[in-house]
Amino acid sequence: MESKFIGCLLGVALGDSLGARREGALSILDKPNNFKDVISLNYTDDTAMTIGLAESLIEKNGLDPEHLARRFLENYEKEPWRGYGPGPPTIFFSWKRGASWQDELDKKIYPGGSFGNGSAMRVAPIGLFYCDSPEQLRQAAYLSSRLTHSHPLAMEGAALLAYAVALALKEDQDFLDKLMAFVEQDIYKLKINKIKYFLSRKDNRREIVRELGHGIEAFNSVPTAIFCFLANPTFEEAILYAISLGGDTDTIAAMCGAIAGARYGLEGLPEKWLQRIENRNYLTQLGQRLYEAYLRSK
Ligand code: AR6
Ligand code: MG
Repeated sequence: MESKFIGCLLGVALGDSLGARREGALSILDKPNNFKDVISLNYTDDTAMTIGLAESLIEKNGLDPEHLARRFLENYEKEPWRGYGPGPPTIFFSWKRGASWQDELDKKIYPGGSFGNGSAMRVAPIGLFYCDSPEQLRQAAYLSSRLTHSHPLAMEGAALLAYAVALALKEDQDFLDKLMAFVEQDIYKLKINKIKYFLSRKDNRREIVRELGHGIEAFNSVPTAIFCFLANPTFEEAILYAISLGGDTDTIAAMCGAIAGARYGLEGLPEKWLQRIENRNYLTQLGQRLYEAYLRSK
């Protein structure tokens, strides 16, 4: 289990950083052994916010939205250049000026709130920490999303990805059926059915992108990340496949990496990538500490 916690967090960072340097990654696809030119793998906001969420869960022994909001702001101020989506930094500045985490400030930016994938891309630590209780997992995922993404489709995307991480962690055999029973919004139900259809047709990339999506919206990327995990037998193949679909490659590969890392554990991650990932030691420690916090919470 500890290896799977670590594998999940490093899996986010690997998917994110490989997806973020898509051109390099595509040349890797063509020439699988040509890694000499890839010197370091730097992650983006997807991993930076996943780190913030893991830190907060560890320090507060569970989800504390006020603490989490503060941590997101602090981490953003240390590294504002990580490539954050347009909405979140505006919200962080409002918190700094005294707004509350409960204000659903994203509704001032987007009508009905943001349905970007920014709350699903960071949610993996909730999938790990709340893996034993789908309902606690759902509530924690919703609440963590609400800070910056209060649109129901973003909240649902975050809960769906967290639950996929939990099921992968447990190597659950009824993966898609359980996701289907868990999810509440029709668009996600529809896309989970499409995942089933495309599992035996993974080479139809164009059709897959058209039907599942590869965009920045939660509903156009969370089901796609789940599909990439299910359609491939190893961590490495899942990530390269996710990147090959194009679109929001860093976030789709990060979310796919979260699920695949939780399933295959640290041992399943290619050493040639791990050697190059930024902050490998810190991410490893964070996985260990999150696992200890999970054990304490039981
Ligand atoms: N109506 C129309 N478009 C919307 C709506 C809406 N209600 N909500 C979101 N969008 P944002 P994020 C679109 O700003 O989710 C980084 O690169 C709109 O185009 O909440 O944190 C990461 O790696 C908006 O600009 O940010 C991820 O790829 C976009 O969704 C990504 O950014 C993002 O919503 C995460 O971004
Ligand atoms: Mg990013």
